[in-house]
Amino acid sequence: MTLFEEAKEVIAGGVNSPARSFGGVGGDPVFFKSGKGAWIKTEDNREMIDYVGSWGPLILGHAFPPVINAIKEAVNDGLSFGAPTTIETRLARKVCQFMPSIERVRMVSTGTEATMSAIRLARGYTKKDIIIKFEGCYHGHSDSLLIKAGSGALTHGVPSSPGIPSSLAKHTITLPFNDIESVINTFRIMKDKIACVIIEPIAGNMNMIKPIPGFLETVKEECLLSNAVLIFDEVMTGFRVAKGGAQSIYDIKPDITTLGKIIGGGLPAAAFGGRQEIMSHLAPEGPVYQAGTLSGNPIAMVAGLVTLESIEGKDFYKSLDLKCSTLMTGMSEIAKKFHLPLEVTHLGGMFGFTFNQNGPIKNYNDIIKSDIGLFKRFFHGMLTENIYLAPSAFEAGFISSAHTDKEINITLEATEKVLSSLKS
Ligand code: HOZ
Repeated sequence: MTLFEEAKEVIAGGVNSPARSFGGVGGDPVFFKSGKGAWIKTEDNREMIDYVGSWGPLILGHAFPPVINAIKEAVNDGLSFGAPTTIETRLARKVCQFMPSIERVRMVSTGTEATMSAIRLARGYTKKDIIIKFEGCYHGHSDSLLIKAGSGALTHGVPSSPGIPSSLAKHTITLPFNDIESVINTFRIMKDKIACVIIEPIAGNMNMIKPIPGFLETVKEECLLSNAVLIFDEVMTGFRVAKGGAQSIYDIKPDITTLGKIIGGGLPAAAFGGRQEIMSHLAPEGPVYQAGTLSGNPIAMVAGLVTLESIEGKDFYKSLDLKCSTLMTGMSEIAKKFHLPLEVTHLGGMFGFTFNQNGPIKNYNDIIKSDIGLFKRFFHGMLTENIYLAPSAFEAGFISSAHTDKEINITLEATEKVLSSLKS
């Protein structure tokens, strides 16, 4: 019996999150037992170069010593108190410092909780119900947001999940990403009813799609004109594309930002935060309720704080960006050599690549027309070469500060070998 078969006997679908199941590429998922730096070791002792990084949190690589040591020290003092600890304030201060649009923050445990709570807060604050999201953007699995979603939902062909009452879904409007006109038109029609717009400023759950010039600016302007709250979902991009997230790159201040992944340094921590005027509507200060037994868990806060302290160096993102650039440019050149249509993109420590010959990918409709079959073959070829990429054509890739020229060169050599075999 394989490890996956064994898992399926007791775990629903054999995995605790669908994106891991290899449903998007076929075959059985690989089981891992350890990781160090850029490398992960499988249960059958194969060493692989990891470009998933636990789906984003591990910007410093696996088992980064300062994070591990801080966690070890912290656990000796107890695991959880369900009461305030000073480490929460320290991490909150760091978050506000890195992202000045965040004046007050609330720690939660998962990205789903962060986005779900941000939506409730926006509705409570504006006293309006309608939310706007964008096709292929994924904001966790709460009911209002799992409509035309990306990530595992898209990978498994259920972007709008059964189980969401239509009476609730009717409050969510979904628009095409990067479509300036549809944003303007929707605001013209729905003006007084829109509570908020939630958007991944760089879409990372339908591969990696950057905003076209003017798109985020229009969203911001329309929100301002209609007193709608602008929520940037930076669960993936926060501290990933730049210290200050995508908002610092595009120079747009959202009203609320949601964070996850890197903020927990590999442990379950997430957050939402923004303008004090809005955040003051949250209980206990205000009437909008949100709570959690393990919110602000001290061990997760320690992992997050040491992680954020470790990425503060002046050239940290410059170096990540250079590594991503070398990897993506290299892959693109190899693909060209074999006349294979590979579109690549990257920013900071995040990258995306797509087998596509239909022109630049700007939204969900473009990405689903890309050559998913070729991606699957490439994925499995790379896996055979011990390169672990995200097992879905709709997920972004991640690089860590532990990836060096050595790992990138090995990856490019593997790319050459795999693409040449796909061509022939
Ligand atoms: N939502 C994550 C990817 N965008 C997947 C998380 C997981 O399956 O672990």
